[in-house]
Amino acid sequence: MGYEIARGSAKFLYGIRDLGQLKQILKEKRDCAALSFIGRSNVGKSSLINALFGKGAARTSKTPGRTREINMFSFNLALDGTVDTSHEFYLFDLPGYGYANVSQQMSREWGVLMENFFQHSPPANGMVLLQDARHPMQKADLEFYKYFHRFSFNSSLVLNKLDKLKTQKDRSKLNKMKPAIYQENKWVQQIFFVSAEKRNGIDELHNSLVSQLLLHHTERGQE
Ligand SMILES: Nc1nc2c(ncn2[C@@H]2O[C@H](COP(=O)(O)OP(=O)(O)O)[C@@H](O)[C@H]2O)c(=O)[nH]1
Ligand SMILES: [Mg+2]
Repeated sequence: MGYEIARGSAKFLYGIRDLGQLKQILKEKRDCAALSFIGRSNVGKSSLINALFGKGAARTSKTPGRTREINMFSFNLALDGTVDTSHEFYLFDLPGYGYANVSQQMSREWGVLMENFFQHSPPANGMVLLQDARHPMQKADLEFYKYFHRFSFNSSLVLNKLDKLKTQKDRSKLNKMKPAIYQENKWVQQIFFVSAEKRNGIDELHNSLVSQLLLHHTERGQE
């Protein structure tokens, strides 16, 4: 069985909107390993977190653009079914980008909060970049990656809502786009196609994320 995310271990710690608080927290967690979920509002960040960490870990929403704060959780891994409480990991549910209805003021606040998050976050923070499998590589995604790229985080790209591709035509449209998706995103570690709702592809993603967390573990153990 090996290591896995201990389901139900995610504990909500803070909803962070204040810059001072953000910097303070990130300073304390500089040497920790973390995972962060980012993507357009409504792409399924909270749903994916729930699929990976257990139902109820994150709030899901029918209204896009609700979460304007960085939601921070702690969680544990389990080894062969036993929760390993000797190491704490952190999870960040980041506020979505590219939601058209936010005011300029709000998008400025988002920018400042994110800039500080990426600048001060632990280097061992695996970024999970989400997109909608029905509409890959939207302008907002590409613009964000152009900005995000410079921070050089270990990143995985996840195309979610695969179950919404109901017809053969929808699926073949995505298949035709795959070469372009791989080409455009050569800088990411790995690309996954999943459905957070139906759990397709979730185990593969889970295993990859756990390996990233463990790698950090072993590296630190050898210091
Ligand atoms: N059909 C389908 N719906 C999904 C999937 N993932 C998320 N959703 C729905 O998309 C909406 C937004 O999800 P949420 O997780 O709140 O998105 P967030 O704003 O990125 O956190 C909700 O109504 C979810 O039920 C999926 O894989 N398949
Ligand atoms: Mg959310």
